[in-house]
This record gives sequence, C-alpha cells and structure tokens, in this order.
Amino acid sequence: MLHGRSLAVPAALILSSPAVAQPENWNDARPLTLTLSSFRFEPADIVLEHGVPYRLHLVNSASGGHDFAAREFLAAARIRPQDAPKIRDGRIALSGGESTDVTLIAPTPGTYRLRCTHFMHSAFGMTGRIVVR
Ligand SMILES: [Cu+2]
Repeated sequence: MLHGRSLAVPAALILSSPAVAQPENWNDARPLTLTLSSFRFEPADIVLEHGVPYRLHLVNSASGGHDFAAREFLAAARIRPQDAPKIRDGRIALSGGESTDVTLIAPTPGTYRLRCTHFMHSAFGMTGRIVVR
C-alpha cells in the first residue's frame, strides 16, 4: 500500500509541471511580417487572437536602427524560449537592414502600445498598436 502511494507522487509532479502540461506548437505559429522604416511601422495596427502562436517577422528596411518597443505586450506574451534573448528591456532592436523572427503566443485581450524608442522617432510617427482580441 505504502509502496503504491510513493509511486503516485512523482506521477502527479510530472503532470503538474508546466513544460509537460502546456506543450506549445511553435511550429504552427502564424507568420506575420512587420516592417520598420523611417518613421513608421507597417502595418501600424496589428490584430492578434488571444492564445494563438504567431511568428513575428520584423524587417528593418531602413539604413538606420529602429526598435520594436512594446514592453507590456512582450511581458504579457508567452515568448518562445530561444527567442527570449532577442528581447531586452521590453524592446527588440534592429540595426539598419536587419530582420529577425520572434515567435510568441498572444496574451490577454487588450490594446498594447508599440513604438520606436530611438530619439524623436515616435514623435515623427513611429508608433503603433497591438490589439489582442
Ligand atoms: Cu525608429
């Protein structure tokens, strides 16, 4: 009897482990291209569905640097682990001509701000919105 109980404990621990209980189908992520240029995001309004994985393909078509700064969105979204190092301080930085992919699962529904933090870029119109519904 005691032996049977001791076997049940590790099984319960395994089932409650997030890595096992919530497998992510990162390969099924929907592709979404976002272009950064001087001084705009295209598209500037992004609509995502809550709980759906997306592969954000960020392209900086300008010769100078820009960034995808969306602190609240990136903090709330579930980021594919290998893409997490691309995010620093709520931003994904892209040097001129650079592109990168970040795969994530859209967070809680709401409207999240997007902007470029380079000096004066948001004042010149480099802002956007991410709407999760
Ligand atoms: Cu910019």
